[in-house]
Amino acid sequence: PFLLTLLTNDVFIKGKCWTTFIDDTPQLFDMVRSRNRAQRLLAYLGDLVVNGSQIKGQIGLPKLKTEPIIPELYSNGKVVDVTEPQQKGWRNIIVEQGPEAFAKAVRNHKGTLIMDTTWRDAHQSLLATRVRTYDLLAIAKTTSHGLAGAFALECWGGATFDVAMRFLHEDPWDRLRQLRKAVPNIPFQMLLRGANGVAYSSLPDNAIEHFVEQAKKTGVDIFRVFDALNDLEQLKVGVDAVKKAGGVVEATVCYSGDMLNPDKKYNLDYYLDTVSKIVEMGTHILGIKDMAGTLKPKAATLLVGSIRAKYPDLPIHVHTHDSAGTGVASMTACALAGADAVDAASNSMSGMTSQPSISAILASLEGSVDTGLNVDHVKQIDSYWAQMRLLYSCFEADLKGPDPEVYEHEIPGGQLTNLIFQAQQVGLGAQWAETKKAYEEANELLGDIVKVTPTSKVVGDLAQFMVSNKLSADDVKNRASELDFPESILDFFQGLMGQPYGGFPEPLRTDILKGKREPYHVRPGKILKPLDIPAIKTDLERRFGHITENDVASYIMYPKVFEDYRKVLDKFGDLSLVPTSVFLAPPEIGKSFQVNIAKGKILVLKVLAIGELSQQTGTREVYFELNGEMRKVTVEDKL
Ligand code: 3PY
Ligand code: ZN
Repeated sequence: PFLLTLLTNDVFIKGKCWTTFIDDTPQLFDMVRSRNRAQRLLAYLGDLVVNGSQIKGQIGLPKLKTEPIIPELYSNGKVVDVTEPQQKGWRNIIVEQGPEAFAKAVRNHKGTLIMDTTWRDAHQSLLATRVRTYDLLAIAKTTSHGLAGAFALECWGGATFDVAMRFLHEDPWDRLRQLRKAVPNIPFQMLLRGANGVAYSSLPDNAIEHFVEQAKKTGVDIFRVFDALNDLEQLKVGVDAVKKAGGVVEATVCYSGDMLNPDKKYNLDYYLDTVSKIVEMGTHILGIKDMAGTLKPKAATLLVGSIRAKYPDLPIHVHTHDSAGTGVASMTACALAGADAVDAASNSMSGMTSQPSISAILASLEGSVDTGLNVDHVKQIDSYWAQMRLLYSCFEADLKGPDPEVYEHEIPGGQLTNLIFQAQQVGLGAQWAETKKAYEEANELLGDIVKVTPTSKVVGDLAQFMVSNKLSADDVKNRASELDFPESILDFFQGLMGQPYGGFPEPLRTDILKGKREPYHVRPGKILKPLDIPAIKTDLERRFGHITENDVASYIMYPKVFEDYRKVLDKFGDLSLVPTSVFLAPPEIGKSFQVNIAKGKILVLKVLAIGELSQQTGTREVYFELNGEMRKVTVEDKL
């Protein structure tokens, strides 16, 4: 308040002597700022000491209690100097010659490149998307050297966007900006859910354009754009936005079911037809997204082989999940059939619901297909991720092995971990089997749709709704007009996620929407009013003070999440510099630890004591030693 009064004081603003005073004594303001920062950090730590970690989904404490060790990379027996990032890599072509030249170079490369998904999908699929910027940044420069030959690092988008703000209290744009600085040479890829952006249903077209423009400016190179129903009109919204922003377009077809099974809805003709429309739309690279991991090796060979034969110049990039344990075999099959890039994750972050392991794919392709990666560096970097797996152990779904039932239930990797985790929380083993079965039934009820965010959430929500209300598929059909369905199901049937292949099931759609919502018969973007983005910015500035164009994009995607994030920022300050071992675990009384609160500003901290609970206020005092000085914070006891 003192500072605010001072800064808004007329005399202060106009008065020459005051201006001189500021110029002469900037350290005074630095001191105030860093005192505020430290006080807010103490508020967070005090809360942690009194109430335990409040990070949603955390069970227990990290298994790794110390700071992870950053591994050294060795080349020809010598340690590689990683003080500065590596400058050479595939990104040079994007920056110097543009997206077309990049696509051409990738296609002309003899072999199959690897995209490392560790920074996005792997932790989304294994650790509830909880890996923090702090830990990505710590290995970033080493990665720029060790994986310099990679096609890309998938590091942004998908669920990482909202989880960063919602649960980790950090800014996803800051993550992107900082990683970009540390890795100038390897392309960054993000996952964009077409007309849904990184949200769960469609936004006005200009919101997607604005978001993509920001993402490109802040550091994304390659945009994997998909639509969760393979609705090409919805897909085109994302594709056009990326083209306009000057990014590399990876328009994607989502693979669902088993195309070799004649009883299934999506067959080879369906995929080839969809791909031909994507090619017509115009894309630099074709993505094939096997989000559940149901693309078996023989189907992979046929699918990639057929596309390769029809489009010899089209770069193909395949994504899978290892849920059934066939990921390495399938990606090997894709590489041998002519795929230009396949997805894999660092070994300790691979397998099961995540991507298959990089080292396993390299071994599988050894002697037949060149990947451009250094086998030793992959292993050396993985020793970091082995430690990370322990650091984030409190978010593990604790899977023990592959799930071949994925061929029946077709649950995407990330969602599978989530649903298992939820079933474990309720402590009902039997409930998991029931949920899987209900998921299959829900999918049939919805018309056997392509299932990936957000449509996979619709199927999951309907499955859980059926289990918790003890409804059979017939009950849902017969009582559709009277049941109180979750919002996501209404969104889907209204058409807010686009149009499913083969149309909506009737009379179910009409029954569910009756008296609640009007169905859309065209894509939502044709109906949704364009946003007045400058007006949104002005309004946010009025409410929060300084607002960037990135903030506006965050708010448009997730208004409530952004508002809550800003409240936490106000209360606890920027927590992104707090080491994860401190962020997730209450500090022990009497034990010193350090937090590097800003460049060159190290705080040495120690919890000295926790006071008695005040019956009147429901609070406790927590006493700290901060750089040798005693400090105190008052914390609400929530337990
Ligand atoms: C996402 O949309 O977040 C996904 O990972 C889909 O596979
Ligand atoms: Zn995935």
